Amino acid sequence: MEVENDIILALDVLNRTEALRIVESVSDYLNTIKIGYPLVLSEGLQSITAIKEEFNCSIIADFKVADIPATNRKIADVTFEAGTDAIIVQGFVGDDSALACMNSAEKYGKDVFLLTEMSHPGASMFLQQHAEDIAKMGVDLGITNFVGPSTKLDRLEKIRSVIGKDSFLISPGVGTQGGDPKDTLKFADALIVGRSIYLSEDPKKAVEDIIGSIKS
Ligand code: O7E
Repeated sequence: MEVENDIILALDVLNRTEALRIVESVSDYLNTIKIGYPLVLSEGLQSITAIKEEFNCSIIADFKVADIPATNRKIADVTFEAGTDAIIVQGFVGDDSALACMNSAEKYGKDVFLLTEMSHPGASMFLQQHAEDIAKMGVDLGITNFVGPSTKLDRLEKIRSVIGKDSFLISPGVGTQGGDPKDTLKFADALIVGRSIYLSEDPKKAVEDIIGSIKS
């Protein structure tokens, strides 16, 4: 996936008009949008289709899919039917559940991202202890796209060491959660940024500032 300026916008707004306004304002700089439950539960899966059609951008559906294989397969199929380019899958549910999403992605010619470890403090309670095993499971399954936290760079570095330099690693937690854009890109290929951009009075300027800090 070619992520322009190494920044993925996390479009966690609840209103389609607002979503379109924000994407429009950053479209000179960004070509990849992550859309998850906030927008889809508010405005439906059609909001993905509408944004994709209007801006011709790549859409990553962040449903953190985490069910039994049969249900994962249905979720992935419906998501890809809506025009999504990639789906995010939780790794802790195991290889059969991840494989169900991979099979769906293969059918539609799309991608799977495997979530290894999360960026919030509570992730250290359960997920962190297994993150490297989850990453290894993904490698063994043939997954080449991963998600790891920008808020814990030592952990991000570890995950990179497990998945290898050729895998594509995207990292949330930059900005509001405390992660630094430039430091994160020492280990990740692209940043996921939400509130620092969409809550800004001037989302375009917020993106320019992040790009500036990456290049500084
Ligand atoms: O903190 P923000 O506003 O910049 O938003 C971060 C986004 O990344 C938001 O959509 C959140 O749900 C997501 N995210 C995390 O913040 N931490 C994680 O560990 C994982 C994700 C995520 O996107 O998971 C799938 C990639």
